[in-house]
Amino acid sequence: MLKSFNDLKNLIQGEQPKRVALVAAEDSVMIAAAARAQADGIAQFVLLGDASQIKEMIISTGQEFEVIHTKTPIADAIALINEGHADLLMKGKVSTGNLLKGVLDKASGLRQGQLLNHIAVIESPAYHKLLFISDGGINLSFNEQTYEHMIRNISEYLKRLGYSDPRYAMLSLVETVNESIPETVIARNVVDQLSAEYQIEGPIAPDVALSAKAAQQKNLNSNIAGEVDVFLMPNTTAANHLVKGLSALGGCKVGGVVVGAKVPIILLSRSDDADTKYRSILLGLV
Ligand code: COD
Repeated sequence: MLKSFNDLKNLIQGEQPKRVALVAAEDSVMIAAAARAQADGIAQFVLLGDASQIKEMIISTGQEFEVIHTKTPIADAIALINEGHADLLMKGKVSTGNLLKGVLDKASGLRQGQLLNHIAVIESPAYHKLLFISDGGINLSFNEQTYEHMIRNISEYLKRLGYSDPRYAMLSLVETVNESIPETVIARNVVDQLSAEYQIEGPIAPDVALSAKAAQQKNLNSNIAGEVDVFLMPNTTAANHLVKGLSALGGCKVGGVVVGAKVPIILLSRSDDADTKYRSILLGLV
């Protein structure tokens, strides 16, 4: 179990630094986060994009970077990975949609399994361990099959972080199945389908998932209450708003990564600060 991003960093520190292909790197905040990861000795960056702009931005970092001048940074970064010259992909000054279209390209992309999903990771002063939230970034609608693929991807990722049996909550408004609240029906179907393999409960509201006391007060029997690791959100907007709310108003540290492709993809919002970008780099390096 990881309590913090610091724990995560300790996992990575000491390993062979991975090579990160940063797509459209002409962004000073992005370069500051990359420089910090390089200075920490946990990653080496290849910066793809407008070389003259990038080189100007590098100067103040005091770090040396490999820079590749290109007008097609998405395709070139993906090619670097496919040829074994880089280990993971990081989004720079390009749109998420365009980057993902490159990643999903059947001929030249980085497809592997059935589905890619985004995991946001939260370190909260009010919770005793990291909380993983999916999917506020990639999939735009979820059905039973989407959840199954997401859970398998998350489980594989968490194994690399040392989790053998994480606890999953299919979040909903209430704990009872109600046909008028579609996510409760989907949650029940997913739990029926996967509970033999995973510690998963739902439909379950976040107050119960986060607190054994709340479960007790509501007279609910739960094995995950107060110990949940993963929130599977009812829809993309809810997931995205929860993460942004926790970051902006809740005093939480956040980061995010995309799993399910051949390599992890560090996917950032262009408005993220350098610390958030750095934490997302840590998540990609695992
Ligand atoms: N995983 C794997 N394959 C996928 C996924 C996925 N998550 N989504 C689509 N595909 C495959 C489909 O199976 C198909 O073969 C091909 O990609 C095209 O699928 P479409 O036509 O349904 O989807 P697109 O190309 O219109 O869009 C797919 C994107 C992933 C690009 C799109 O959903 C997207 O832009 N998502 C990100 C949304 C966003 O901007 N998030 C930022 C929030 S901060």
